[in-house]
Amino acid sequence: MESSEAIRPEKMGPLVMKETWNTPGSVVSWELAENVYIVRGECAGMVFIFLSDDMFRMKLFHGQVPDLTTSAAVMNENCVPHLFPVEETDGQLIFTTSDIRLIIEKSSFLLRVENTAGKTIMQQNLASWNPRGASHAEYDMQPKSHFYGLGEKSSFLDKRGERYTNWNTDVFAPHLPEIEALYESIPLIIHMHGDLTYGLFLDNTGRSDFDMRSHGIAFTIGCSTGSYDIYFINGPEMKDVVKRYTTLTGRIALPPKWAIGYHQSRYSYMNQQEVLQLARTFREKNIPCDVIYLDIHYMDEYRVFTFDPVNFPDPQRMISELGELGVRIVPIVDPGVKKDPKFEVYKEGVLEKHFCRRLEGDIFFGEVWPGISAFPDFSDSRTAEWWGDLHKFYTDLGIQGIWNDMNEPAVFNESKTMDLDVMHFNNGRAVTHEEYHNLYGMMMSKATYEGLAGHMGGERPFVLTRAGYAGIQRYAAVWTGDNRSFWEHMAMAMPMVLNMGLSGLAFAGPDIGGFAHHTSAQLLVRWTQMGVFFPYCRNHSSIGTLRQEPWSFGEEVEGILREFIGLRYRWMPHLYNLFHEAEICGLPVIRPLVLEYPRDPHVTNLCDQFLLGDNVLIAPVYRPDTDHRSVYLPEGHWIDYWDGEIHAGGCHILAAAPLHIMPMYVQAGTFTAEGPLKQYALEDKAETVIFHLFGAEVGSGFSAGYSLYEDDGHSFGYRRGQYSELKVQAEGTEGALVLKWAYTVQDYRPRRELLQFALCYPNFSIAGVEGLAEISLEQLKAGRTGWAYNGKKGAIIVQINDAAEGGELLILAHE
Ligand code: MIG
Repeated sequence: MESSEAIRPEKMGPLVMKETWNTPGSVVSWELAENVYIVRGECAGMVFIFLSDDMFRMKLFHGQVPDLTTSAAVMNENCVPHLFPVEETDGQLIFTTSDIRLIIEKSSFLLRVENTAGKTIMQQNLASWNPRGASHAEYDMQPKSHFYGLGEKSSFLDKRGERYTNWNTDVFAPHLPEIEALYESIPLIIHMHGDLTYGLFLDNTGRSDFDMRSHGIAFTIGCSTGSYDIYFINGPEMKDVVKRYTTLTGRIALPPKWAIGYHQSRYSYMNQQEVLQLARTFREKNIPCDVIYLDIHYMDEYRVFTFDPVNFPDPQRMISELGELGVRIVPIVDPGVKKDPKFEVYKEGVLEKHFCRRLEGDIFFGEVWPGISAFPDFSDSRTAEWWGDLHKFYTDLGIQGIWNDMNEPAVFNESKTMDLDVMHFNNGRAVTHEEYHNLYGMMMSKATYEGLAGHMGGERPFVLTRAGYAGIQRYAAVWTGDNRSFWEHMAMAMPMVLNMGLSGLAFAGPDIGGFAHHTSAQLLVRWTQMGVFFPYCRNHSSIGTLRQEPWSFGEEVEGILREFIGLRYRWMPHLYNLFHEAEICGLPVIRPLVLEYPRDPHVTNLCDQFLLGDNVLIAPVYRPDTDHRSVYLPEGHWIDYWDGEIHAGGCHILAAAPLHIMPMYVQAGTFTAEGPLKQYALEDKAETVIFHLFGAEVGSGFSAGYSLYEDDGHSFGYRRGQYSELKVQAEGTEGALVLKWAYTVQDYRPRRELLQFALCYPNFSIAGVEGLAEISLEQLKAGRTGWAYNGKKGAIIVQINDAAEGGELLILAHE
């Protein structure tokens, strides 16, 4: 007699079973419950929540009641459900807002979004799931489709023809075009076809994939666990998508100014003397610098919240000496807490149950720098607060910035991360690590940001992170991890950071000079030239590689780096303005041309040049021994920042770029704002602003404007209205140019007496300024008001007293 054992599965040989993918079937009913539209199909349902005329959420669900919780990415306060008219016909359900119509085909559950002119914006053909809990859907793609977003990904700007995975991964090497997953996961795709653009954001913190390669006429979005929870974000312009996406997941918090200065790092500066010496060298050499990073060697055997007693015996003294030089410290903090029963943080973490555990209760241990370590469960507010409060250790020393690394989390094992069955207790809604993974790093940075803010008495904290998920921009700047000192990696940083900007991460940048491998003089020069115009600007390199501090390659290189780092500081008012813009409307600091010129067919995949804001074009040299490069100028006129030559746009030009020049162009008829050169961002100097107006013209029809945002640069006072807004306007008239300026808000007063206007390369010759005397450049420098010729940059600089009531100037042209 045989028992059931006779048919044990493994005795049956390999079974070929077709994986069944199920679809919702046809629509059987729909209802409205608390402003949520629930549409039920034969096998599953979908909920639709309209967040505005241009944004809705759709979620596949099983069973009677949909679960409407969102991940921490979503700013629920901006997600009030709206009601819109629904029309039901025999074959369709139609939802109409003022901008779009969502049409559901009842027979197939096919979804289509149209604009008011009846053009299809988006079509979802099939949402399906398999018995293992994976889901995916297919969306129409056009011959002219282009794809952007997805945060930190390798390869070019346009993601058409690519496939990516979202699974936060510590990829030391290699960052090749075929690498599908890096440290950050932003499951947002922006699809542009013709004059229509929309975004789809998949709010799923497990593994997901976006495939714009394999299906020809469709692209797919899938996830291997968790729910299929998608936000449709309407354009029609890419800018609209970015703005709307950032109302959904939040915008950067305006950083303290010092955080957007030049930063110097190395794995590692090994001791207190070295750090102090480094800071003094910056000051002796007059190379501006705001921050020095402390990598893992500052700690006592890699225990977080400690200093090595031998190499860093007196952090307090070190920090106060650095403070006198205007240099700050940003120490690294990894999530792994060393398993050491004598280590307070570990002990407390175990006793108070702060570490990630398996369901049955065992703490998960993994190996990282400190050896065997436990990992805080940041998903629980209780633990997040505990971790945040531990940062008092740093804030008590005057530290205001923290660097979060290894927070994918990276673990030295085969999977490179935590086991998938480890639990996150998530304030009572426990989930597995498999479902939660991509959120881990962001929740660490959130805890850090909030902990710092809580102990800094109203000062703005700075957090830098390697891992993150959608929404990370609210808490941290992001650097792009372990790149290498390859020219290819310098070039790749452009599309990578540009797409991060389109994905809400306005404050991002790569390790300048390259982290691993050995940099070279030329590579460091070219990379720094580019890097000083990136939102986040840090030179960092790995242990065992050639040194790459700015003076590492002799005087010529040092001189060029001093100039370019100085340029970042002189451009600080303009840069800071752009950060302010990113905070209030979500647009990135640096932008791919396609964001500003979406109808220009030359720029859909242009990513070896970029825009700073909307009017400054930066064209880095990214190949060795190269002293020319081609530059594409979009429509309009563009003025060479270095020599004033004016170029008609809409064509390619060949730019000369000897080593000390990086080609840069300013759009004719626009302003930039510069300030004084400083050695660190908050150096106390008179804040004389110089409004540079490029290519001014007389005659009616010429008009240019600029709005300068200013505040104290370090506190949260601006959120209580302590800021100022200075508007300048230039208008051409018959034979003259009228310049007006006025404070539209002035609840903060910068320390300044003088304002300057520089007419750079005007299109007319200047006869004088009404009511002002011509003075020499020396007198101008000494603070006299008047106007002066400046042979170098522009024909004329006007200096006036900065008066609260504003004023007006008339610049007269020669006949
Ligand atoms: O590579 O802390 O990406 O910036 O210097 C091992 C040491 C761990 C990875 C980071 C890098 C940092 C390094 N860390």
